[in-house]
Amino acid sequence: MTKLMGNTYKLGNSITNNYKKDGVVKLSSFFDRKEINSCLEQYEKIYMQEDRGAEIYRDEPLVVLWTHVQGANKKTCTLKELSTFESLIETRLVPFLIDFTQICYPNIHHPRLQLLETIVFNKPPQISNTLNWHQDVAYFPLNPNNQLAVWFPLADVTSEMGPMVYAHGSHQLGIKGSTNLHTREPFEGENRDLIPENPAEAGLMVKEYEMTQEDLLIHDGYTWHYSKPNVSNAKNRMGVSVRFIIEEARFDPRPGQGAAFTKQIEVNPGDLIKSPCFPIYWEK
Ligand SMILES: O=C(O)CCC(=O)C(=O)O
Repeated sequence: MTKLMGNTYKLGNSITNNYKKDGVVKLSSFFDRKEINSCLEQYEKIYMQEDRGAEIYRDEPLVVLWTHVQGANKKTCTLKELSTFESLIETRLVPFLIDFTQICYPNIHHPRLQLLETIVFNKPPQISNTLNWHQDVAYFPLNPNNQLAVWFPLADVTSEMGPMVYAHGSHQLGIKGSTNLHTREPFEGENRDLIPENPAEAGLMVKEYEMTQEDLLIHDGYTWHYSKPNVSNAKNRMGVSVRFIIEEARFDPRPGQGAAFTKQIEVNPGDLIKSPCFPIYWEK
């Protein structure tokens, strides 16, 4: 297991209580701008490489570089290549999430923080789409399916630049169907209820989160969320999602669910998700 450093951000009751109630919480001034700017610089160098493809790495974690425009190709790099991200995960996020997870999920039998996925979502100005309402767990055939995600921007995000929007309390409403994130079309074979088109009309509090480079969002894998298009004039909106499995999980395929991780590991129904591609940073 990786050697973890401490994190000085204070975990107060209001953070964990709000998270448990809403399924999402924003931590203001979690990061230092300098550390996020180093991530931004490294990301931009890799993202701009013209010959960068979408290689699948089978023995180490990868990062997906996704441009949020319908039809755009995804690129990938290894987490090692984005060493500033790796360091942020190991020294800033995981140490904080160890206590956070234990307080917010007291009933999980064997809590852990296992890296599932890292994605940078880039929304170029004017041409990026809405990424429709979804729930992370719906896309992962895992049993049990307990996850949390952190999201942070590489540059400040205003309301015009494509902020994240959440339906508070939706994490308590169970598993929903998976759909194409651009079109809302359900995946083939999907038979679960879908997230309603307008969760506010269904009585949920819907809130958008403007963010600075210093802020961090944490959301439960069941919480419904979407991101608005970037309608600003000049700037890209880059958001980093890091997803963690928080309880030992097995592969449990079902219709309608893609399994991105089957590209990285050979996995049969009932197998544990166990691979250097998905390192366990901490377990109890
Ligand atoms: O960054 C975005 O626009 C979307 C991120 C997201 O929906 C996710 O991480 O699940």
